[in-house]
Amino acid sequence: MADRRRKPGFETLAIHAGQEPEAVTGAVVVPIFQTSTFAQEAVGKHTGYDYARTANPTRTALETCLAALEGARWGLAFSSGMAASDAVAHLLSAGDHVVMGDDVYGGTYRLFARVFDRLGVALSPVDMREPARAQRAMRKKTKLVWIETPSNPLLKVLDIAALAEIAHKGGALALVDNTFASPYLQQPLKLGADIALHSTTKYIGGHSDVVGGALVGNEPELRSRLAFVQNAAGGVPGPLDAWLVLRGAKTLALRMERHSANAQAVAIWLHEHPKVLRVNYPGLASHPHHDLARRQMREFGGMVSFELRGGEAAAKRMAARTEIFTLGESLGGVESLIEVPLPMTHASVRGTKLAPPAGLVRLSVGIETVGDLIGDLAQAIG
Ligand code: P1T
Repeated sequence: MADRRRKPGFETLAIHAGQEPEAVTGAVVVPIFQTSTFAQEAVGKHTGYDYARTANPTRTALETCLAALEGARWGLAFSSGMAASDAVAHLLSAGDHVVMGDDVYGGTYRLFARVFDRLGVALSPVDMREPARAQRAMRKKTKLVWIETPSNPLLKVLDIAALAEIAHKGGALALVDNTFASPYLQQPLKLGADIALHSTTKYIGGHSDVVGGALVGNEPELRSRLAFVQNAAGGVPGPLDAWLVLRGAKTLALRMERHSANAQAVAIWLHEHPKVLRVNYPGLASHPHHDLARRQMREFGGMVSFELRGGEAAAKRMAARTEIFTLGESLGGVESLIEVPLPMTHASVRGTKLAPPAGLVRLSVGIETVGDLIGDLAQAIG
């Protein structure tokens, strides 16, 4: 007999949290509640659902599941990772200040440097691999410390516990963009962060068929401020998109195991290749923060970046020659992708201090047969 006192494991939560069989029909899979509004018995007397921007049962199931996966009390789903980031930025006011890692998704930097900057929110990008640098960047008006780890595209690993402590001592919120790791590999709230952010477009969705985002946390007051913005600004996912992310989440653990194993093999192969100058992968003993990654992550994930001899031209040539790795933006799907960050995902930081090396190639290592992946890279590297 099942031990009812046992706390359910990650895989069980991924399949069942928020996903009881549906009350009316017994449908095992959460239905796609494709409706914009809900009937009320009398004015204000309703099931808890009144209008689908505010809440929708398919989205509620997803939000409950995502919270469970991070070991958190609440989750909020958004229409994209950027919509989730935007909701957090809306907690700030003119005069406030943000400390952010100096290697983040280009769109995240763009949101703060080009949208919220105009509204009076100041930004300091810093290399937070040395937490003391983040400490020095803190100001009286610092309200948010933005920690992306592992970072996009250089796979920098940041010390979540140390940075969260610095944020809290300075009276700021600590947010971790947990997109690259996924909650299976890393649980920032348990290390002291206030908010974990996901582009659910990536590993949680896992099949490159949906764009979405999420925030999870524990503090009820923070939830109500963010839920207010979610409803007031309206960056919510539709029910089909929420359903696709929820379906993807069911297999997250299995996929992350294979992504990590494949990426480790690819990183080792690249590390030994004479045409490769440098490989960025937290699972390599040569990674400067390999020990920290071992402490705060379960495995090292599916993202690898590397610099080729021959710079940008060599990078572009290789990216155009792969046959199994598809040349494209995004990451985290079952299929392998290759891209050159500077002209693609990080074009918005070109010309800034945050620009990645021109010759950097980024791989999202999928769950195909690993020998096929290495064979493809071998023929493309030329
Ligand atoms: O694309 P969207 O769902 O809005 O998520 C934005 C985002 C946020 N955080 C991280 C770490 C990300 O990598 C992204 C999106 N990144 C890509 C599209 C990319 O190819 O890097």
